[in-house]
Amino acid sequence: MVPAVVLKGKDGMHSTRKPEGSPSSLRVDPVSRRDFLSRTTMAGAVGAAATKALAHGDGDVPPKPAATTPLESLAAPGRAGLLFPQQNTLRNVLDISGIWDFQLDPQEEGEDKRWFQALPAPRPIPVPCSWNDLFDDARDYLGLAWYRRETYVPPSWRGQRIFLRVGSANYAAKVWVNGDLVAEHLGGHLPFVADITKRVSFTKGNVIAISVENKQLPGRVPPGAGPGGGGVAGLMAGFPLTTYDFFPYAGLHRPVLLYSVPAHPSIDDVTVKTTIEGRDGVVMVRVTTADTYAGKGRVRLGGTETMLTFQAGTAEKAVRVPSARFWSPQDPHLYPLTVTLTQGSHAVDSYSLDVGIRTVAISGDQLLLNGQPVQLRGFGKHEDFPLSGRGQNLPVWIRDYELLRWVGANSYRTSHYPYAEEAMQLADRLGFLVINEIPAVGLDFRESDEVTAQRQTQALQELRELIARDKNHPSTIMWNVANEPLGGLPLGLGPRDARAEAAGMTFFRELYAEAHRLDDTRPVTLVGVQGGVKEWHGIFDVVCINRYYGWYTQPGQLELGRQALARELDELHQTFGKPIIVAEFGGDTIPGTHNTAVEMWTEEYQVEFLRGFLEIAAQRPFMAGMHVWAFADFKTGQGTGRAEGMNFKGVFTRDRRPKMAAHFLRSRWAQ
Ligand code: BDP
Repeated sequence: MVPAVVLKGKDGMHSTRKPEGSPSSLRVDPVSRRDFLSRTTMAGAVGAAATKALAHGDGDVPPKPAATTPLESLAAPGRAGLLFPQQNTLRNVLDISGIWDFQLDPQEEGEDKRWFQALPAPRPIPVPCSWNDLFDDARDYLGLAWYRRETYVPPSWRGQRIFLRVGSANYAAKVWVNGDLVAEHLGGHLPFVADITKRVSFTKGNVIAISVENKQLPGRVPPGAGPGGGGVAGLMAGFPLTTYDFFPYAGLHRPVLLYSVPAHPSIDDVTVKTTIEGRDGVVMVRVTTADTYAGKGRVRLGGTETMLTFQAGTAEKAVRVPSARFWSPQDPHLYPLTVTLTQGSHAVDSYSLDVGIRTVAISGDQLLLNGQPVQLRGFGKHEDFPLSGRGQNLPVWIRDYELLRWVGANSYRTSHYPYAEEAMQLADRLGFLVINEIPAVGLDFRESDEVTAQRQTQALQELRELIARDKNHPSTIMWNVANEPLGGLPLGLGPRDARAEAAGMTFFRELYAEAHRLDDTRPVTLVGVQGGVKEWHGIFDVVCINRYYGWYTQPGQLELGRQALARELDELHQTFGKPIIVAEFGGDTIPGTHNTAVEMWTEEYQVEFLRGFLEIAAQRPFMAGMHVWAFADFKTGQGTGRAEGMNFKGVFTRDRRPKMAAHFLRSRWAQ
């Protein structure tokens, strides 16, 4: 169903239109209850469909998923949603992270030599972790590598459906269980699941083997540096060569889990949408089962319980919460929700999640949370830490949330890829507003049509998987489909390229439409590069821009930089009449470097740079947010522009000590 489209122009007038190639152009108001209940397409149907489709592809880019409707694919045997596995009285989880065997495979001989059964010369490696910081010979290694371990599957799981779930394998992975190939997946940062019910033994150890490689290939997302180069960092020709400005960490970056669910019927997916009616919250719940279940169930929200009636594996219910506490950074209240499938008086499956009742909407040039204008204060971040690399690191996450609170931030962006699921759960609980981004960084539309088409297929897959994974998090307030795509040289360094600009326009219209087809409750954005293609912003609900006036341009000349920023913000507002967020601004700052004259690379310069941008924004009521680049210093490749192989734009050091800028931001934000 195509939802009604209501546009509020910059003059506040309403108009209706349907832009070319975009079935759902701009959702400005929260989903209505009727829309939700009549929709037949939900995001949850995609994770396993994409994984399965990949199992048939031997090339780098997966074939387009089969043209089944999501409801058809819901009924497909063996499919599984991307619900975060949980332990309860009916479901089980076994985390098989820990020390695994590991071996590099530069000759790519492992598959022929059946390394999925035994590795000839293994060394120990922790999972989750990147391999790069652990072994000097693996530091810059981006080729094929193997992980292997044995595990018992609890005999008490007999009779249940058993899955293996890889939280993130960067970039391309294949999974074998007891010698059988069970899954293939492209794209780091997002989970994938294989149904291994028929492959496991309950009487002996099971051999799990996962091959991972992180080659920088042009058709991937993020793309490898192609023949024409590409990406901002490509200009600096670092090593390893990437199209993006962060280290290409590789490996099993998040936990590997085994989990079991009841054989039949079982809950495959739960989708929650919330709206506000006066002082009440309305929580719309959609539950799908792994088969065509047509029985009963119930949904409990807080103290209220209501019946569910399933038809063809789907049930929906709207639950009203009188005088609700609405979720916000000031009061991140979560209501516990449990859905249960019942047979007679027995519960046969159940799944719980926490629900934040809140709405996100755009009205003219304002971003609204629960109907009130909101300004984002925060950062672009990275998942990055010494030794663990991009591997999940829960102590760092807890410390980062503590520092975000200390500095007075209310928001961050998952630059430049989806972050750990635990990080999203913590954002819900601690009250942070997240711009959630797919790994589409380094796109360059000057590449061939063929390469662009491959990237589009992959970017769409990543978008579907991300929405399937994170759709229920109140903290996710916006999807971002790309960071700094190029339709010509950045920073206004070259002539415009009409072909590249048109190719990007087609690409982004499709991503925008798909994001809204899957989720009509959140705005969708694109983060643009300085001097990039302005017209692309016209497709999206919010204008997000990265600006380095006073750093990459006007270096050392902060006043000129401020003037350029002010001019451009006013022009963008004039052109689009939409909320504007500066999603990156900052300068590299060597911790401990000072000068009385405000000079680049000193802590004083960072403070004055940030102060200037914040003051310009504060004078403009249409500014919906300011995200400093970056939260903490982070590792990059080696190159002349990156001392010590580091990006030093953090306001905290890599080990999370505050630079002067952190204290400055705190003095402005933490009031
Ligand atoms: C932007 C990118 C970001 C870089 C940053 C920088 O979005 O990934 O790290 O600039 O140059 O181009 O520091």
